[in-house]
Amino acid sequence: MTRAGFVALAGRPNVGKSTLVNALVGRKVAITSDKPQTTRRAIRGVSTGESTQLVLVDLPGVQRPRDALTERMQRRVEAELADSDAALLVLNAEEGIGPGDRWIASLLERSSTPVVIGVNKLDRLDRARTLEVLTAAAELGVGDDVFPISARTGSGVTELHGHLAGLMPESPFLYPPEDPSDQPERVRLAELIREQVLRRTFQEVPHAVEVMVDDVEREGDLTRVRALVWVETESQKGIVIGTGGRMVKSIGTAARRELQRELGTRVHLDLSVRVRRGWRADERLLDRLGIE
Ligand SMILES: Nc1nc2c(ncn2[C@@H]2O[C@H](COP(=O)(O)OP(=O)(O)OP(=O)(O)O)[C@@H](O)[C@H]2O)c(=O)[nH]1
Ligand SMILES: [Mg+2]
Repeated sequence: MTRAGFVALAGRPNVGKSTLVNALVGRKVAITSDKPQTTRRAIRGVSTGESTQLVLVDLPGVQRPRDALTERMQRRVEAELADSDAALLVLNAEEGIGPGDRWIASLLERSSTPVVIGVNKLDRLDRARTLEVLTAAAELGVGDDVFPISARTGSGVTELHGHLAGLMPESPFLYPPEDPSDQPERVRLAELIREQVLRRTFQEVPHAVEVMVDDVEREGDLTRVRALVWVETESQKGIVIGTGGRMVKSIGTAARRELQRELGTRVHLDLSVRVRRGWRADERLLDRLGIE
């Protein structure tokens, strides 16, 4: 008899949910960055063992919605949490536990889904601080199990994985074991490009950028990828292109390496930067982008 089910990750932006999903799956299925609100779509990352399949649902950080984009993100978080077999509340030990975490904990407490807490980024703390944060996490009063982890170094991740596996219901596998993610190829490639934009931009620019891959053509050992980088204003476009095109060139070089790793072929990447005013408020466009 096999076990299989969904584990939805909840937590404030930037606490390390996507890094943790990648660590639990053992492959990069979600992009990560030090900018809050990196994740915009629910991504299912699949970890299949001999008799258990864990489907990790990476989610946007829980936040107060500001526009159609963030409203959709928030609705998605609530729907996914309600449908999962377990919720994994991720806390950022480096910042300590605050009102945002308590609010999310109170949301989780109201549902009947079992809650497990992962106290993340413990590689940043000494032992005395670690103990303080673990105690504060237990005092949140949600979930019976608190796991000290570092998604970055992998410390504690195996123990957490084993515990989550034990919570899954008896069920046949839900996804083919060879597919590590449920995202279509074009979305995966677009996200890898966006990750490189996020690494190099600051303030409002990361939030204003979306990437759309509009063509992928394979020719033997070469894949040609054409992508549009959307921004909301001319000045953001200037920033993403950079002086003499230096910024977009650096984004392109780094993104091409990531796409090659993902596709296992050489890649020719054609990037153009376009202004698309108000895309974050455009419901039809958000549908087309698969942000729902
Ligand atoms: N030191 C340290 N940094 C970490 C750890 N886990 C994640 N990070 C860093 O924290 C930042 C945010 O990580 P993400 O995984 O993108 O966070 P997230 O919770 O998915 O963020 P959103 O998608 O914006 O909600 C990145 O710079 C990560 O490298 C960890 O265990 N230790
Ligand atoms: Mg994320």
